[in-house]
Amino acid sequence: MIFDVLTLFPEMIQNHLQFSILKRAVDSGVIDVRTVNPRDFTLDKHKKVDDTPYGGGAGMVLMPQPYVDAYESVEKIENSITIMLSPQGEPLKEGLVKELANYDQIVMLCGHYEGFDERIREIIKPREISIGDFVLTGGELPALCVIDAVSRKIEGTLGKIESANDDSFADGLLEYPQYTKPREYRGLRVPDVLLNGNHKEINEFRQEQRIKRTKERRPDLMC
Ligand code: 21W
Repeated sequence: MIFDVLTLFPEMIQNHLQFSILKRAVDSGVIDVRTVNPRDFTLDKHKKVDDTPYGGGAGMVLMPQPYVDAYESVEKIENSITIMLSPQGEPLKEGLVKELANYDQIVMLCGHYEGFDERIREIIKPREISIGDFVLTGGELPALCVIDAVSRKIEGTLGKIESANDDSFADGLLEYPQYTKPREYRGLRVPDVLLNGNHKEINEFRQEQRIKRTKERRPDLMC
């Protein structure tokens, strides 16, 4: 899977790929994350990427030329999708992550502090994605969320243990409570059922806990 990220802060993207599972995925060639900086495509000597909004108002707006030229410099392969990270996008959910994992290339447009000139949308026609209803300073962290979530769906990214874990989330319920050693800590004991070796009982206990937890914390996830 190739990820091409258009960003004014390429280091924000590359820095996060140096650790843990994503590092392993990059090193093994399962994913390839490239960055393109629209600032490198500016045509004026001040390398200006934004300007004040027509019609007035606070803040700045990202100019179309550097973004469109940067976008057109990205070599698109056959099975490719382009997404724009924006607070107005479709909310990112596990279903959308699975859908994105079917592509061979994901091109992502990040803004920072400010919005995009609408003509960037009109020309590039990206799918627009948000990671939730809160305001961030830019699209870089959301792009990293997409890279992270999509990468762990790709064969060869997760080890056996991690992918087995994934199965229990697949049905849309929250996780069951987990315990490890010691059997008692500050007077708090691990539930007896987990120590009795009866795997049918253990599975029933865990499934009950998952349903209870989901009802309490995320009733919106219960159908
Ligand atoms: C924050 C960009 C606010 C634009 C009138 C019209 C990408 C994000 C972002 C940001 C504005 C995502 C304006 C969840 C997020 C992102 C930065 C508004 C001013 N005034 N998902 N437009 N939350 N955020 N621009 O913030 O780029 S995905």
